[in-house]
Amino acid sequence: MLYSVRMRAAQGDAHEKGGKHISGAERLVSQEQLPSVATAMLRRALFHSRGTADFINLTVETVLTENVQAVPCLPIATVAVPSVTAGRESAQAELIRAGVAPAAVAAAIEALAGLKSSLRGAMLVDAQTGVRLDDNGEKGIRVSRMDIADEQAYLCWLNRQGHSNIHIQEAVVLASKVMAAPGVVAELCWSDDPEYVTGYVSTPMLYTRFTKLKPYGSPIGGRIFFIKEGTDLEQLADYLQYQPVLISVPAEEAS
Ligand code: WAQ
Ligand code: MG
Ligand code: MG
Ligand code: MG
Repeated sequence: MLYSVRMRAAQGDAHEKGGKHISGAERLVSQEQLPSVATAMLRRALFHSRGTADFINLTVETVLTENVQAVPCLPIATVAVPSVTAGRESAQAELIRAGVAPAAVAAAIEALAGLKSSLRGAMLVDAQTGVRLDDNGEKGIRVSRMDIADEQAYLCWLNRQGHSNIHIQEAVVLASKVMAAPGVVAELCWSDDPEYVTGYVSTPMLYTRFTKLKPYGSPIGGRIFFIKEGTDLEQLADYLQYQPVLISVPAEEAS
């Protein structure tokens, strides 16, 4: 038995009552880990760089181990860029290489860059036309019920590549789950944490970080999942939100 632990925090009021999204997190942990993981989430909601939450929803649900799907971890690449403009150009090129139509890429970057406030989840966008496919508004689709299978092995694997921050730790897990879904061509993401300017493009082959995808200080971030034509959206949304997934690093690299 595992426990799905999910947290969402907002300021002013609950999300569904128009509150500003502050922070969210999702883990899939053992009973032994549950108290410390839940405490860490509460702390994160209370001391976030986006502000102090006054609404926090913490949900704990059991998940049967036999329902958990194993998914491999994506390899990580980093591209150092001198400016946000250069970063977005490189990210655009990577998305086009992955098979997203240039017009769809342009529309998506404009949509993320033009957000007036951050969504709580991701937008699903047609990889050919750039049209938004989900009708979830500011809620978007929140990917959940995923974690790393062996946390120590994962942290060692990241450390050997010079990565140690929580943003990467979580984003690579999320992207690995998302890229394992049939019909997802690529993902574009940058953080809504004002101080975190590195973003990424993920494809089913590679997670590529770009060291500047938004201006320092901006509290606007988001995620776009580019979807292949003809994909069953209901099935995809169901997988992203509800399918329990544990990510594993390659065995030979884990030791
Ligand atoms: N499911 C779907 N969308 C999400 C989720 C989720 N579980 N969590 C966050 N988002 C969306 C939401 O719109 C947020 O506003 C936005 O993504 C950014 O979330 O390699 O920290 O948690 O150095 O602020 C990427 C680079 C960091 C990491 C991403 O995102 C690296 C990050 P944040
Ligand atoms: Mg967050
Ligand atoms: Mg996050
Ligand atoms: Mg954030």
